[in-house]
Amino acid sequence: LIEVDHLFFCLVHSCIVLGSAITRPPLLFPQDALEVLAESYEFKEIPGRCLAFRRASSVLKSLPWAVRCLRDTEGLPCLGEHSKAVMEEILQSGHSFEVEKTLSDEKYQTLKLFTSVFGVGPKTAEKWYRGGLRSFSDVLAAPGIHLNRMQQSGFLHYGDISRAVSKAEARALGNLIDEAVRAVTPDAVLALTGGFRRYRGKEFGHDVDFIVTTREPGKEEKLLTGIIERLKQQGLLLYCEYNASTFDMVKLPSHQFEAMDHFAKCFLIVRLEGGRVEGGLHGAEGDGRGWRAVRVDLVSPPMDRYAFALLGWTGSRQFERDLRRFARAERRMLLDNHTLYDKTKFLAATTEKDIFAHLGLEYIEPWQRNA
Ligand code: DCP
Ligand code: MG
Repeated sequence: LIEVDHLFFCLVHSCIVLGSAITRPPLLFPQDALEVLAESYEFKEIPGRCLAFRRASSVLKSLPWAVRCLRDTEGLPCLGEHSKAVMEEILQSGHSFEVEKTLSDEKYQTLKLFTSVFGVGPKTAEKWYRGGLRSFSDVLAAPGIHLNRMQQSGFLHYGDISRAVSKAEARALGNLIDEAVRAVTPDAVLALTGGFRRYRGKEFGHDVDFIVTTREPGKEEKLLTGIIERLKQQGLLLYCEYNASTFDMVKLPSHQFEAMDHFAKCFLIVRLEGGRVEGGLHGAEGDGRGWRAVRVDLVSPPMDRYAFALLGWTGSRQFERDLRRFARAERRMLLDNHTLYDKTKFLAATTEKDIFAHLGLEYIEPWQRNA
């Protein structure tokens, strides 16, 4: 059983590279349809169903062959009766009654709109919806609505930060962050992580994620605050939320996947000047401003946790969830963004390859982790 599960894990996460060859039905792609249902259950706060549809969608995205009929998916895991029924309808007609009903539902549409604002989660969106608000102008005009600083910036820069970030823009941001890092600590370690580390063919992401650290133990937090200060002095910081480290050995390891890790981190909105981007700014040329706002996340683990943080922040979320489940269920180990434990023994790692080796798994490259 372990071997079958192991094999499936490797198959799903290594076939993704070939997944782009899928021939899709004309009107609605089954994996996107299942993602819509996952999201609607997320809004309804039914996590079990949300996860079931998300996993089913992930399995479809990972297939290296074209699904033309339901028989093509025989023997695949994570496809429940409900998902199969939706797929069957789409494969036969290109439509799904349930998905189209969801997409045209006023509540779904409104929650989708509200949660597209930086700083607005499903709970706030639901509260606004229950208060009778249906549009951004409703929210901004409503008496008694208090927007926190993050939400204010989310509305202020909505146009820019809801527009995809191109690879060229991510590269230009990388140079900008690198300059700031070097100015603070010349021998610091900086790595691109998140979606832009995973994408190969895909050219766009929603933000740019970086890990920064230093070889001097305990200096990583100072490094992060130094970078923030530097960007501020350069007039490039449009928004900053800084979370100090709460990394504490006693709390390790965590059993909760969704919990935020305890490393020092910051959520930024950075001003990217057009001149820094080869080929110009994606989609921002039209308004003649010559700059655009981009969401950037920086996380700063201590050096001995760098490999765990890099693996955790490279994602995808679904991949991380599967990897942790594999560690727990098949190896009786506990893996999270900080650590890997075999019962009470900490398994040290300096690279991601060490972590895969501890888990008895073949190494999987970042671009094979797009589940
Ligand atoms: N992550 C995490 N804990 C958090 C936030 C993120 O472990 N609190 C991990 C999982 C994500 C990765 O970090 O895969 C990056 O998060 P993003 O939300 O930036 O997602 P991606 O970079 O994967 O995709 P996108 O292109 O949408 O930015
Ligand atoms: Mg990202």
